[in-house]
Amino acid sequence: PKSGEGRAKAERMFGLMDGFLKNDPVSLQKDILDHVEYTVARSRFNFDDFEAYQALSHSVRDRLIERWHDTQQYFKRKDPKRLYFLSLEFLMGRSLSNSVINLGIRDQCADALNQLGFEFEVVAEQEGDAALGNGGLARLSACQMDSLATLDFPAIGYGLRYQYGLFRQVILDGFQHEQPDYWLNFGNPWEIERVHVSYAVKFYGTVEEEFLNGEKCKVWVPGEMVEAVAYDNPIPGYGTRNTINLRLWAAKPSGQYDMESYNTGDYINEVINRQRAETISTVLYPDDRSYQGKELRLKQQYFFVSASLQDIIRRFKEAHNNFDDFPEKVALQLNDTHPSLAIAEVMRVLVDEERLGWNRAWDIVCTIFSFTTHTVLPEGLEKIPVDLLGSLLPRHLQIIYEINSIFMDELKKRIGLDYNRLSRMSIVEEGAIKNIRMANLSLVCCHTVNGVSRVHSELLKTRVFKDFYELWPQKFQYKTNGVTQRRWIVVSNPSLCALISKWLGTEAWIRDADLLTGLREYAADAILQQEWKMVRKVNKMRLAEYIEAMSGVKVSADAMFDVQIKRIHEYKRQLLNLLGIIHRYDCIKNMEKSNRRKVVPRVCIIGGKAAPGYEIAKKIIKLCHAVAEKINNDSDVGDLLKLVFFPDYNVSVAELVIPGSDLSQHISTAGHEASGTGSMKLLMNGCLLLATADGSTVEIIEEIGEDNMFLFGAKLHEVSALRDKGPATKVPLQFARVVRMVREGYFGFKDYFKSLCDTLEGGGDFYLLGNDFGSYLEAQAAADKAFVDEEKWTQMSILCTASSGRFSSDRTIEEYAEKTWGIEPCKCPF
Ligand code: IMP
Ligand code: B1N
Repeated sequence: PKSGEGRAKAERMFGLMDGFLKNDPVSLQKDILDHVEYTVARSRFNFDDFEAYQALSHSVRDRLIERWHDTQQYFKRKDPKRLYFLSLEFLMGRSLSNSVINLGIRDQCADALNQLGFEFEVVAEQEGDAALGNGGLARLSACQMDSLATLDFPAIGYGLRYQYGLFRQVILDGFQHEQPDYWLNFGNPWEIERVHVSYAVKFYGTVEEEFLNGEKCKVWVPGEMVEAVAYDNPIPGYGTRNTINLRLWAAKPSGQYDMESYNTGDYINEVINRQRAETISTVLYPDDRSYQGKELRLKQQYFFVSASLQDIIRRFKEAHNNFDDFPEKVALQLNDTHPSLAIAEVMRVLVDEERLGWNRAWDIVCTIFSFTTHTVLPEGLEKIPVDLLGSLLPRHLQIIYEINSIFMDELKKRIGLDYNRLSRMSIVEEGAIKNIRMANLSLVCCHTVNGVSRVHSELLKTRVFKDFYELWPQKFQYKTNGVTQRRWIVVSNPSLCALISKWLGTEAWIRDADLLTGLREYAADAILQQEWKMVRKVNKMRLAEYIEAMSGVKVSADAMFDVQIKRIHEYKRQLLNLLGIIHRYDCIKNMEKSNRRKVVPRVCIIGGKAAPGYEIAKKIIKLCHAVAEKINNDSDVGDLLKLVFFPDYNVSVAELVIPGSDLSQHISTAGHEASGTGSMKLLMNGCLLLATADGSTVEIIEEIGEDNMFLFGAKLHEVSALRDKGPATKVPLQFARVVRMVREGYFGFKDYFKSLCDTLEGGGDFYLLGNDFGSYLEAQAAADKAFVDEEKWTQMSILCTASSGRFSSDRTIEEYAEKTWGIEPCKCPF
């Protein structure tokens, strides 16, 4: 029943009938078998691991839906200010283990499966990753959704439901090849298709002027309409009934007919043309940190922004009739500039459709938007060619011009006719190709701009957005990133999780990571150390097995596992790592045989994807394979040094590698990593860091102390001076030697690696590998030395976990809620 009274009655009735699905193993088992039969359509006496995964997932999904319903209804009733988190990327990874842990039914599910002859771990392995994002930024969104749910915040995530997630990386002869990730092939039990939640999104066309009630107004007459259909992904909180929504939009052909082609009788072509609409949400762009001014990307941005805002405004209007209340109910968070068209879209809706008048609309816009930037360099800022924007979204271009013109007038009053500064701050970039600077648009319209670590924020204030900081210092904040300990300890490292809970005497740290500091007092305890070592050893053995299965390389779990897992980028300096490995190899080769006993055995693990068009990054991957080929087959070296490249690094691979790592490298040139979040996951798992003082590492050092890590490299303030000095910078002899080995073909592929070597020599070396090489080797030597002292190492490892509480995304989200969004928890009663 749709009507108010009838519906209330029905709700009461269902409320009485309501018995929630039960969570004991027997009830779960019954549900699983029912799903085997009626959802998967297999015999309950004959199904395999994958079908067991499907059936279990559907049983879990049913439970998620119950909580999700209750939460949505409760939010609706309470009508709190909601946070709308807009992001073009969410890297969720797998959902099964995470869901059963957050629902508190992991052991019951494992029991239920067991009695049916299945093993939970094996069944969970059947799930593919949802990889609707590139890297750190996208995984950050996923961690933040987990925290928002766990902390009971009334939040909704909005994004795009790409049919193809981030490409699969396949290595052939050491070269990266990209394969499409058609992840929906096997169905996705974690989403709920909402055929009735759909909105028309307009593109192209013209802007006409009309008189309505004697008032002149603008009307956008679109040239194309596409339908956005909602897919809801329930996000369960841990230790709470709250289950929030991640709503992703898929493009479908519009139901509205285009009368003209309807009349031409070209039916087949009409259908084919309409089908093209779906391409908008087909594929994720695989580049992070580079913008391209491509029409499809802009279409994606507007598509998800427009659908989300229609949804948000519809929800607001269901309960309110005055837009002046909008800022009390709505906080809109822009995850980088990718959704920043939302600013112009809200203006358009309020002015053209809701007829609020420009000034009233502007006042609202200025109080609802906040913006987080993840960029360090001015070159990384998104720009949209004016021609492109004007053709795709003609009305939005007008609005942006209008915003800019008002802004410029005000700015002139504030700073006078300083034309250089005016042109730097203008939203419109003049030049051969005119561009809209999306960051400037965001800075002008948002009440807050957040950096993702303290140093990042300093860089924003002093370099990237200096002009804006001088104008509006109060807008600038930072929230150091964090990661969720639910996924990164509880899900991925269950034995460490149990050990921590045992020693802390509580599981409360799973919701309050600050409690991890309680481990500090036992860091020197011989029994904890023994247990800690055991847990880590077992994780390493699991990783070693996987390495052998994947690459055929046998590695010993007694060696130090040294990992660098992240997107391949010059600034992240995987090349520095490789040159260090070559140096280590060279040393082993040239040392007296009797001395080899003293070498600390290492297994070096590198994993990560290169953007498909990023030549140098792809060469780094090839070099890694060429070096590995040589080292792993050299009998002089044996177990002393192994190098493995982990193909297709993704969230699930991370969940396997991180718990088994001893040492991890975060070695970007200072001033280039806005934050970095991989380091936090490794830190939580007791992995020691070998790192430069960049991004959030600076704050990690403050928590764990310089003594508990291996720090090296030029500091931020030294980098620009070093760059100015150029070729005069002295590089160590060893550096020249290892580069020469690559250049002269010691690892083969001489011609292919030439351009890679050229980035390092002849006055290039923008990322200062040569400069940092000496201190890098010293830090590596210090790591070797520390590793030999097992007690000391284990103590440091415990201290890392104990000091990682600050880097929980729960802390980040609490800060955002209080300082930026102004939202409060809204906890659904059990
Ligand atoms: P929204 O905030 O209106 O978008 O609601 C979120 C989702 O919850 C929608 O898909 C609604 O269908 C659903 N929803 C809201 N209220 C109720 C309810 O009372 N019962 C069942 N579903 C609801
Ligand atoms: O965002 C992460 C940070 O930890 C990293 O330091 C930062 O590099 C990363 C365009 C990006 N910055 N910019 C992007 C991603 C996709 C895209 O299309 C840019 N990702 C980052 C979380 O704060």
